[in-house]
Amino acid sequence: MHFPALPAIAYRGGKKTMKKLMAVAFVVSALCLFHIVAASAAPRVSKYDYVIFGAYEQDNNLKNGKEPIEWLVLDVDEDDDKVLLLSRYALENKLYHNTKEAVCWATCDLRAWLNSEFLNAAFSSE
Ligand SMILES: [Ca+2]
Repeated sequence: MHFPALPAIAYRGGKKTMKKLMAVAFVVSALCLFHIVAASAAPRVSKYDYVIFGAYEQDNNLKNGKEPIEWLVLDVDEDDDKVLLLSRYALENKLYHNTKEAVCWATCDLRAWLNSEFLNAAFSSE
């Protein structure tokens, strides 16, 4: 599982922040391309279904643990055993990139964060 070289669905932050930082602030709705693991054992999903997969802190209450992540199924590719998912709710507020420089999605800080910290926090290897 990884975050593909596609832009995350995003919400642009306030204009003042954008001018100050000269960067785009994103509220991260994680957009993921997941391989369907053990397709024969996995429940079948259809486009526009909601599925629960992984968990991430969403209510700022660490005492009650992470909340399950709800995903909207945007596409199902049964030939390649893949589904394209979009988190139902914004999960974080992160800058697209932390320094003022030309950067593409493949090398931006947001994608690096999604593929490291977020991935490790939201999913286990099980
Ligand atoms: Ca919580």
